[in-house]
Amino acid sequence: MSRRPRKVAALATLVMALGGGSAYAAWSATTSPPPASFSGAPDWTPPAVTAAAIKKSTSGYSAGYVRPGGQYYVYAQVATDTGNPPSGLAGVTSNLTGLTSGQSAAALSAGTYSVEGVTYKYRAGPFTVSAAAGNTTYSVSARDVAANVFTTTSQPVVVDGTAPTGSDVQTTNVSGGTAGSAEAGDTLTLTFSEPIDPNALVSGWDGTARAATLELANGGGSAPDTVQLFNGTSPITALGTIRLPDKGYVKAIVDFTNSTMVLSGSTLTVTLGSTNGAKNVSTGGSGTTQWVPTASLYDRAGNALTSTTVNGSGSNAAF
Ligand SMILES: [Ca+2]
Ligand SMILES: [Ca+2]
Ligand SMILES: [Ca+2]
Repeated sequence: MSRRPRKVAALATLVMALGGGSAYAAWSATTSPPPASFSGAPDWTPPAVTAAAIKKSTSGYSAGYVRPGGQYYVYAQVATDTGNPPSGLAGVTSNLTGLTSGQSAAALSAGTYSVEGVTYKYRAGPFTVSAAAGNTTYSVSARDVAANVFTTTSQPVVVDGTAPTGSDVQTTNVSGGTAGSAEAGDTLTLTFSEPIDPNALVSGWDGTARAATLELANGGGSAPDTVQLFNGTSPITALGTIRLPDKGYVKAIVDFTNSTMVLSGSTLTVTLGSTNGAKNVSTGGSGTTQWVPTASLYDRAGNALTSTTVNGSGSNAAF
């Protein structure tokens, strides 16, 4: 330090004092002899963390929910560093101690990731949830070379330890339609005890309206008619078995193509489209519709559904 040019050292000291110890000077302090004038300018501004997310590491769409003992990644997006001139991004870390003990400064690595349709450029993990069920928080920090640090406010994340179940199944006649007879505009509604991850039904699905085919199958012998939902030509088997109250609704397999389905929170609604099998549609009786969903379904945190037989509330006339 004793050989440091006095003028440079003095200015550097001033810059450090103004910056509260977080300044960056864009000149070389070892320049010798010192230049006649200085063009250096400080970087007072940290790189902003503009978005952050946590998502379970198993397949799924939904962010912000993890389960005890489950694994997850933390994601962040960071704005280009500023300053005059900017010193540049030095690192991105996350304080995850609300979820995982010991992870107070997990280092995020650069990459390209997508969470709920949003692109993130930094990620760390997977980490295992050591926290018990409940609401908790995490934060993400970005630091530049001049040691300016930006830290997000506390971001919410839910540790969900409760498995979902099916809770109701209903068929509803379209306004002005024929009760007990399936036709375009009729709806099938499946309700869960809590929101389900749409990825469990169709890979990559965000739950917004999409095309589907609702198929009614004729029950053999005394068995009731049943419902199967298709994504394109692929049956959505995770939904399980849906038994209508009666065997009289169809006389053969009838496909309602151009149907649509929407998963909004805890409710999956299928609206029947047109069919070219109308000649095989009859009017059946009313009673209890039964639904046996499968454990392939899971909630936003990744808890597998507990499968039990769901008896539809009230009396269903099967559309
Ligand atoms: Ca900066
Ligand atoms: Ca749950
Ligand atoms: Ca109807």
